[in-house]
Amino acid sequence: MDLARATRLSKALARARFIALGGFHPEPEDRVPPCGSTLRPTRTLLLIGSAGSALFDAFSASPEASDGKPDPLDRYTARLLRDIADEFGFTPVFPFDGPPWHPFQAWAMRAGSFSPSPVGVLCHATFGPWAAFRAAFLSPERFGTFEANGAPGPCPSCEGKPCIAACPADALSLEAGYDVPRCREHLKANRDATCHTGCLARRACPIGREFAQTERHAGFHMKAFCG
Ligand code: B12
Ligand code: SF4
Ligand code: SF4
Repeated sequence: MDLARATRLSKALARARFIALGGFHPEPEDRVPPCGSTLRPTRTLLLIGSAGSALFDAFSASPEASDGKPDPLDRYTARLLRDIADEFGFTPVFPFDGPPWHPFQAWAMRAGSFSPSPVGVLCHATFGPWAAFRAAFLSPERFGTFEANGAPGPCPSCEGKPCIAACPADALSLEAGYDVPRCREHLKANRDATCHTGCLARRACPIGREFAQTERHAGFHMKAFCG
């Protein structure tokens, strides 16, 4: 991909409130599917994400947000990103194409700048625990060099790891990671807990605070999480 096309792609993504988070050249162990109906092997994967609440605010004004059908944010994401992928000749795949799920967290580790966090989500050098994965754009062409793009993820060098102590349910530990059932039980048993408008452990992370979700946005995801 030449610089002019890469710039146009970045602008198209930014207009729709998405971010190109990096990419890599897949190996067989990355479990990346082939491209579209041609089934040509994928030679480059671009990871498309979002951070903060800009995407959620744009979604809130969309027809999907109020049509009463299931999975409105996923349908909105797919509509916008399919158009951009078509325009630039990519095959899009989505984190909600499953089960079985595409291994988006493993792909993010390959794209770089992320570290596994005690909160379960991967933590990004710039966006902290607030980067979400929205799609992967697959290409049969090999382009770009993404392997060493940017700073390492922040968790290994984070002193004190304040995310762990911030969890009121003791659902996080260095040894066992994120205890999903314990977190969910806490939320279900405490309907007025602050966590319902955003995970307190994620909010305690010092990295990427300017990308923290608004309470309305976090509440949307926490409602889905609690069922
Ligand atoms: C199922 C699922 C859940 C389930 C179960 C999660 C679990 N811990 O078991 C539930 C419903 C509980 C859940 C909850 C949430 N989830 Co969720 N979830 C998923 C989903 C759809 C599939 C995950 C999966 O099982 N993949 C299958 C395995 C095989 O894939 P994998 O990538 O190879 O798995 C690897 C990684 O997990 C990685 N990994 C994990 N830990 C570590 C540690 C190390 C050291 C390394 C190297 C790798 C690593 O290694 C695994 C093996 O290779 C993904 C989307 C996706 N397609 O990935 C989102 C996803 C993981 N969830 C996400 C989020 C944000 C959440 C929530 C925080 C949502 C919210 N409420 O805001 C909540 C957590 C609640 C909270 N406290 O806030 C994000 C994480 C973003 C990030 N920066 O990492 C994802 C990627 C969705 C997205 N579109 O961005 N989730
Ligand atoms: S507080 Fe530290 S360990 Fe926890 S997610 Fe943030 S950077 Fe990682
Ligand atoms: S949502 Fe609340 S209970 Fe669950 S991990 Fe975050 S801080 Fe802990």
